[in-house]
Amino acid sequence: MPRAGVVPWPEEAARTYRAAGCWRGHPLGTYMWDWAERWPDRTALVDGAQRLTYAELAESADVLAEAMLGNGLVPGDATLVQLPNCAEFVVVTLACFRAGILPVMMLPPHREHELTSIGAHVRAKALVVPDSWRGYDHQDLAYRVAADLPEPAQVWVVGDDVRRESADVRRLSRRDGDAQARRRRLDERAPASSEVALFLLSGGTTSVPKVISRTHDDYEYNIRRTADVCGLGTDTVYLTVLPAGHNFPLASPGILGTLYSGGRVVMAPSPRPEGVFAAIEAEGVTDTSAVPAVALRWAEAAATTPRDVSSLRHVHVGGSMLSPEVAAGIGPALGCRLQQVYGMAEGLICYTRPDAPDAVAHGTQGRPVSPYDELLVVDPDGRPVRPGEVGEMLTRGPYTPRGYFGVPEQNRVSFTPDGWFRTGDLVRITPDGDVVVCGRVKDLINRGGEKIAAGEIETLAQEMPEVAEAAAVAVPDPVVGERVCLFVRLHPGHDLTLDGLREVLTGRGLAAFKIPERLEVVEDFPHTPVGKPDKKVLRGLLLSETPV
Ligand code: AMP
Ligand code: DBH
Repeated sequence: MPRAGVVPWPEEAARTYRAAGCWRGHPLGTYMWDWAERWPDRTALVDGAQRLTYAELAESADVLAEAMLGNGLVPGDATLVQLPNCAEFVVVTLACFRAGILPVMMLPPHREHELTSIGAHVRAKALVVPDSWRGYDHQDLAYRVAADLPEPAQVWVVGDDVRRESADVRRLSRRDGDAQARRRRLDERAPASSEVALFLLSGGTTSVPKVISRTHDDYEYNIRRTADVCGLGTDTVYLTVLPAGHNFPLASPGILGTLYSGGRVVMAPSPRPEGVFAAIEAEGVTDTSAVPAVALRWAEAAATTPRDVSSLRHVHVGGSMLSPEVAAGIGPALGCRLQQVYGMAEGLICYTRPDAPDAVAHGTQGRPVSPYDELLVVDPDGRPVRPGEVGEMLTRGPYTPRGYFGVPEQNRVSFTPDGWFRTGDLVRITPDGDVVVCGRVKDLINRGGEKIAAGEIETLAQEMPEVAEAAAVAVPDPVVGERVCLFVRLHPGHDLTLDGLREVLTGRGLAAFKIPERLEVVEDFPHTPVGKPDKKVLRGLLLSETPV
């Protein structure tokens, strides 16, 4: 029985993907023991002074998996995982895969608004959080969220300051006892590979991020193909810099692709160049991934760093637009090859290959990682454009689900009746088959790779008593790509300042990266013929003003 709310692939497509060897029929948790058998004593994971071998990682995940199941969670339960880049993130993720518990990959800046609405949507039965992170008390946040969820939810905590009523992840993943017996017990109750393994979040135009269910079969293929295309192997040392719960560093190929290949994963707590360069030198990092804004900071800082970063072989850059000129400078600055990636939590991943000529590596976002990925570029009426013309990218394939989780009305908009996902991205395809991303038709603001749904901010702003109408648009920004500008029309006799707006939205529990950084109060709010805010006009207002 497929899980309610999950849109399965049609049986014929599923048969094709199985027959072609895309879907192998094993749950993700079992791979961890294959790795541990092949490379038991190799270092799998490094987090500061903490180092885990493959055998230790598999054992720790098994101990935690049994602890979760012993604490009343059952296979199929969803748990919100909100952890910074730390060793426990990997242990918790693998433990969930083992136990058939579904991690929902939240990001550290998420607050009540995101955690509560997504937690309710997936019927979360637990939250996994740090005690605190960057001065913010996540344990307390977790209890506030748990109190607001429709069903009782456990709080699991990573840290030194774990409350008595919380479950202590570090203590409950400490290795002891008979590992082989435990492994057999968990093997016996392993989830089916066709079931959902995890939930990812996407940016989106609805009021909260959309939830994407990924099966064991489809995600394993995602990991395997991207690791293969990027040439990962036992000599790979991968540095995790972007938030680990994001599809890009998690599995494209990232953390899981590196473990799949017998390499070593190093967790970096922040993308700041000093720490990143120090980690590259200390661990001999060969591969890492970044959004363009982060890669550019590194490229600038590399010129003066005293660190030796010569071990670096590839940097994977994607997530938001990157111009060919800027792309061309990244590899030389860092002394490595640039691989561009155009990917999405919804599935499809395109990569420039490590040996691609410069024109392709700099000027395109690569080609699909699987021969079973289908691409279709269409005009606004849904008709295929002529080869090489710009249009919206539609896609289907063995790791691109056929619907978002639990939103049938949204799925009628985001997917065609024959199962193509409408990416909302404007692309063209070169004669050689490489994809060039040209922009997007979706209404998202992309702040340094974090996708912010305009509608989410607008809905909250519109609830303010001063606000009559609100529209969030992107202000182009040289550092993070885009920042949020909120246009508002106020009710007569009211005022609003940027500080006042920011205070209210912060108080509502909106993540800091989504809070508008500019406010424009307008009297004549422009509308389209059907009466929607006309964002084209608003964006035009921002562009037409004279730069200061
Ligand atoms: P998400 O749905 O949140 O996983 O974000 C995926 C979206 O990020 C894509 O649909 C694109 O809009 C954007 N994106 C990802 N990679 C690139 C890239 N290399 N260039 C431009 N936009 C990108
Ligand atoms: O932006 C993304 O979501 C993204 C970018 C690169 C992604 O999901 C991926 C690679 O897998």
